[in-house]
Amino acid sequence: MINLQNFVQAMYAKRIEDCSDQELYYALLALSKHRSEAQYTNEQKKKVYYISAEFLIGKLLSNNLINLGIYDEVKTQLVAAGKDLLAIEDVELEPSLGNGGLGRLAACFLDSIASLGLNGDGVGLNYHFGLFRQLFRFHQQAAVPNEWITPRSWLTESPISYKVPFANFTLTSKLYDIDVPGYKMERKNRLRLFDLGSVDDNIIDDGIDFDKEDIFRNLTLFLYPDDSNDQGKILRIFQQYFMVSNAAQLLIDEAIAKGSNLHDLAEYAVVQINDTHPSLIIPELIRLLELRGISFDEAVDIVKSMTAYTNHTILAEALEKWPLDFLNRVVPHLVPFIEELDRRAKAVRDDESVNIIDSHGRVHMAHMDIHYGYSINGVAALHTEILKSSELKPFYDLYPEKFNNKTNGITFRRWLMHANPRLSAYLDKLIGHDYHHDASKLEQLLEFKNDKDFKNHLEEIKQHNKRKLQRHILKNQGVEVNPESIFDVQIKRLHEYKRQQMNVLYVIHKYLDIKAGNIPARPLTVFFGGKAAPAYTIAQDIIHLILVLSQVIKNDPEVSPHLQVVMIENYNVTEASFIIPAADISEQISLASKEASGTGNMKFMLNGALTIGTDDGANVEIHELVGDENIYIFGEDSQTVIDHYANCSYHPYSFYEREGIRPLIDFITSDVIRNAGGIDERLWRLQDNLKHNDHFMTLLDLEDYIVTKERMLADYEDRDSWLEKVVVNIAKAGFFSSDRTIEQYNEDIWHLEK
Ligand code: 26V
Repeated sequence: MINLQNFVQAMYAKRIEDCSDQELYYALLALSKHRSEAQYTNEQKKKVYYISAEFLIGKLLSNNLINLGIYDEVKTQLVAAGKDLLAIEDVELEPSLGNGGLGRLAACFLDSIASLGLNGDGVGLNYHFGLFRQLFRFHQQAAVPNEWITPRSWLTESPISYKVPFANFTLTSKLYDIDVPGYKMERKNRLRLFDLGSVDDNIIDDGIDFDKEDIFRNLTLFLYPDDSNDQGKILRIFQQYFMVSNAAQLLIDEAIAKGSNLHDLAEYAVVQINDTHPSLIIPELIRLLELRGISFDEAVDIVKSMTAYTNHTILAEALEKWPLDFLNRVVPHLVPFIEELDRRAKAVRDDESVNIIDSHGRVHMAHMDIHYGYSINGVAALHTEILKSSELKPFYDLYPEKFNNKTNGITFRRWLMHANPRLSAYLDKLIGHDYHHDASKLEQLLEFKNDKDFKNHLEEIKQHNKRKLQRHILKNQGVEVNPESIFDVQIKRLHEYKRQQMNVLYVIHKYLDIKAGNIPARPLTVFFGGKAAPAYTIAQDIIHLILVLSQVIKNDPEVSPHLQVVMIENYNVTEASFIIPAADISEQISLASKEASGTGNMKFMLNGALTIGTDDGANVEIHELVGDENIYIFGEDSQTVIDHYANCSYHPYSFYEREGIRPLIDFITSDVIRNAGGIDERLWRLQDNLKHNDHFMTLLDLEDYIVTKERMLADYEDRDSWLEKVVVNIAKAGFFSSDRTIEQYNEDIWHLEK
């Protein structure tokens, strides 16, 4: 039993009632840290090191209280004292230690590793500001530092520190830990974040600008500083090597402490390389083993039996290739190792498509991982198939046994129990608690597909969540949304392949339709949220168009009662947990073959939204699970798209000339948009891109998208049948629990004791 009053009394010598939200937040932080410190860490022989440049952990208070099993007690005692946990959570600053899906996946995985009682830690970097905080100024995105580290935080300083050698100097790291309590476990795991003592927050000038060459002061300031230029790229190499050298030293030390003689290192440690950002750990481990007296040949064999790589994208521009010249400037001592690994790989097959060092002197990080790791996995069935059949086919021909699929998942602790407490409490009543540990138990809900009472409850819960989101947006952005409208949501990083621009074109279609006198049966609110890389011009242009369009509609009394566009500022994990439970429609409209998996799609489904999407990434598996009648699939399939690329057979201008499309594209540069603060340069560039380039084939799928969305909106009016679809979606979401994903990683790749 928790006695919060006693805890607060000891800390502040006052009653809960008399404390501010800030004081209560610090009390609960101290209480949680105290509780998790008392738990023992996993000490089984073998351990997985999940190494990742990103861990998008989100706020931790409620989640940790849930996992520690004290959430309900704490909440009851706060409520009894007239306090609101939501207001207390508001005090917590959200760390932005990730860009999007890849980082959030790493955070979900840590929760599942801990909740399954597996021995595993996350290892990464302690960025002082992480990814930028997004602001909207003059209908454009502005970037400022996102502060999250305060004197009292979830970080715990550890005495661990390592020397990391670079070309002209050696840096000394400092390790901070964040406890990761498993759900109702006695044991905890940790997120281990390396930092550098000399980093100086004061070198940041305007926005997020800083001296890229002052490594001593900038190394862990930001996540992925702009790498559109060489200085940025070099800083990234500094960060990556700093991360992996520390990780390698840590895992070697931990293995030795448990009795390893290093020849048997693979019995103590397995490294999961999360995308290629940590790939330098391969040559670094070999280097460190050699320094400790192991021959090169044996070191290679050891590393080959303990490293596994996850690929998260097939986009060529996202696959890291570092020029040898840059590596020589940053880590010259590592280059001979990489060159030797390359020579040995070329002895197996000398072919540009599988070489580590290509003819331009660039090191292909993924290629090193595949040659020298024992496993490579994609993150959804379709993605893995595309890797095998096209992107990495030459590797699949060489090493078919290394390839495997691990369809992504999400932690239900955060995305159901925390984000949607009403739904989760209601499900508890209906089918018991078993699904907390075994998500496949959600299938029991299928029995209630035609249950009036259940459907009424779902409707009520959605209404409640919509109102909660309405209050949240009003408070944060001063924007009033209509909770009686349909909530149609696209929240994810801005990228052309994700095709936010297609959704915008639908909004333009709807706007013009309403202007023409076709009033929809029910108002529609279209939510967007997402950050764009500062150097990604077209993505910035898309944000601009969304913001201007939002204003045009708001100021038009003919249209505004029926249609609204809301762009959420600084979309992050906290915003997601308000938005997703309130959504009716989940937009998953990437160009087929381009979205490796998506994980937002899973969160929406679990929270009772229906998907409109292409047969891409994990949508394919959602589609298979729920069946044609419970999802809205549209657009060309991945093979057609792949063929278009191969044959250069997609020509956007011919689509532009269609009568259903042309007015929508022309509207982008219309006086209506230009007079509402639209910036000509941005609008013309965007329009021109769609007409003449459209690399991600927006216009190819646009007509089908519009027709499918109209059908979906019409279907929404048949509440009974809509809710039946909602039930099927929730019931089938169990497959997407990250507990299932992690079980599979463990079964097939890690082989840790339970
Ligand atoms: C990175 C970059 C960097 C530079 C320019 C453009 C670009 C485009 C995409 C990326 C993605 C990097 C990897 C990534 O974040 N992948 C995401 O991983 C998620 C978790 O597996 C998955 O759900 C998403 O589909 C996938 O995009």
